[in-house]
Amino acid sequence: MHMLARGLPIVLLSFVALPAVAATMPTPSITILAPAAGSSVATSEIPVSVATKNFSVECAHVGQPGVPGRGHIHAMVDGTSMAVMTNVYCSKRFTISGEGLQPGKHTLAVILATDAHDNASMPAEVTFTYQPQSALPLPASAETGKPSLTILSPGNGARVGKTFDLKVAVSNFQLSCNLEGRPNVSGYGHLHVFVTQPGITDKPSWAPKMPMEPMGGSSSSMKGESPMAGEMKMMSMIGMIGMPCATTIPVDLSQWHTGKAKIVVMFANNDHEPTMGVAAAAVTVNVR
Ligand SMILES: [Cu+2]
Repeated sequence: MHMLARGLPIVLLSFVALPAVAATMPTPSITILAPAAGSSVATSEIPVSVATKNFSVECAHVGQPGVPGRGHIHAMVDGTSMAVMTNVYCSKRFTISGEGLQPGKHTLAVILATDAHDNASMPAEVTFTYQPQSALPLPASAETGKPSLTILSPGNGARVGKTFDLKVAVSNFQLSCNLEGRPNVSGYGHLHVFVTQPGITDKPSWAPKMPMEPMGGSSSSMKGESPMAGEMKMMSMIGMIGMPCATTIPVDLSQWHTGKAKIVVMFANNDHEPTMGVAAAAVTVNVR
């Protein structure tokens, strides 16, 4: 009896809270305009166009804790898990490379994501036929030795402006954005770049309370035992500002504070799991 009496107010609260939130915060949604359902894509790059409602698509705040109604787009080919995510997108039009994609039927799924990479809408999905003039197969394994990653600039403790180039040196590792979300190929992958800053990345993140498919479902493998792999599965990627594939990475911290910021770069496989055996590189900079 006492248990029931204690439990009741909690139940009532959650019933009261949901409609109130819905009234002040219109639910964001995303739909796919291109490729049209059932259409054929004849180009090697797949042009994607989406429409959104109640959501501002931008990346100025990417990596920061999520707030309602703002963020970016996650796209996935042939699934909805992190492993098949092609990248994060900051505009409603973008292209997905067909490299490593077999000609034939495929599904494209898109979902709105908060700045912290949490799902912010229901996913949208279309099936299309990929029929390029000439298909680009997955590259052969490029393992040449132990991969290594270092940050060339800025130096640790350096004073930087709000926008600067992050330069890295990469050896025995081929960076490819085209292969993001494709099956892993040894020796290939991309970079994950994180920024952490007191007063920003330690703030609690908003995440929508709506029923939706979890992104890091059972298909995501358990092989990555690092703490980062665990974080990715829960879609808690606060601090991640991008998944680039170049050794010179423009960083824009215009929406971040002045003062110390820690920049962490790590190798990721095509499925976004951390590349085993390669230490992350980090510098702390002083943002002016
Ligand atoms: Cu990634």
